[in-house]
Amino acid sequence: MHIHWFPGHMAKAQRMIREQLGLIDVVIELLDARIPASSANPVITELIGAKPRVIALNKSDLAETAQTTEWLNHFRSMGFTTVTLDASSGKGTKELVSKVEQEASEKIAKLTAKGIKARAVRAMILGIPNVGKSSLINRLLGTATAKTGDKPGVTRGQQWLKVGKNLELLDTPGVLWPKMDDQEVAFRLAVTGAIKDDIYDMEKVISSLVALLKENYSDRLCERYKLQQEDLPEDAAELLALIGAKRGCLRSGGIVDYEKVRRIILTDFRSGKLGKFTLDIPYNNQ
Ligand SMILES: Nc1nc2c(ncn2[C@@H]2O[C@H](COP(=O)(O)OP(=O)(O)OP(=O)(O)O)[C@@H](O)[C@H]2O)c(=O)[nH]1
Ligand SMILES: [Mg+2]
Repeated sequence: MHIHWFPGHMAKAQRMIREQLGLIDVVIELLDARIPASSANPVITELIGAKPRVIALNKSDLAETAQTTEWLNHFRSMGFTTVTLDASSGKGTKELVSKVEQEASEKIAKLTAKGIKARAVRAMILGIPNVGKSSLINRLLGTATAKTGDKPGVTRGQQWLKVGKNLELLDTPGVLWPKMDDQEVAFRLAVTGAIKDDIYDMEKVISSLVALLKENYSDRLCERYKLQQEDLPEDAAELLALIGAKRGCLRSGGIVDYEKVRRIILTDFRSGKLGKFTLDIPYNNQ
């Protein structure tokens, strides 16, 4: 399995981010709470450098709560300002805004000390494709101004938006990185929806997902697809066939429509219908 996705629009977006950083007081880095390590873009981390930053663990409604707390503690122990977020319901947005204002206060105070009139805080929202950057902006605005969608690569240009009097936000297109060496990371990005579905080998990715589910979450598989533990086949393809039969994914002649079954499993996984998942294990802080 080799997954790699860094099209021209991402290279362009990366250049744009580099150019705009000078204008920015605080970076809001959105990580996917299900994969807080795999969703951290190493190139972006390097670009941000020492710029004040708030890390937001978004899609926390889809991640295992205890693991999210561990990740929160992990980032905090490293000295990062970190919040838990659910941009679809808006949970955590108030805390985020207050942390952003706090992070920027030193710079704004310096400007006013120099006699420069106090201005709104400028924040840039960065993160991998589909992590919820535009959704967060809409939450903060209270309107559906920024275009969102349940697929990666929705935002293509930059967009400044004003939230109240004191905050200006720059929405950016999601970017991945040019060299994706770790294919376990690539797998996690693909199953959580950060990589366009026609880029990777769906058959292989879903095979790995089904194996992972069977190994660690067989109870959830059984509950969702009305299966018995003792009937679960060893083989991933057989398991797919079984789920397909239960779900009525059959073509004429009773042949299993594997493509349809794969889609169902992927959609159930991504939407939380198979439960909450944290695929990255928090590092040991000791
Ligand atoms: N469950 C859940 N879904 C979310 C959350 N935040 C965003 N989404 C969904 O994730 C999808 C992607 O959201 P967008 O806001 O378009 O993501 P983006 O980061 O702007 O994506 P690009 O512009 O493609 O880089 C949408 O279907 C949102 O409804 C969240 O906290 N929880
Ligand atoms: Mg967007």
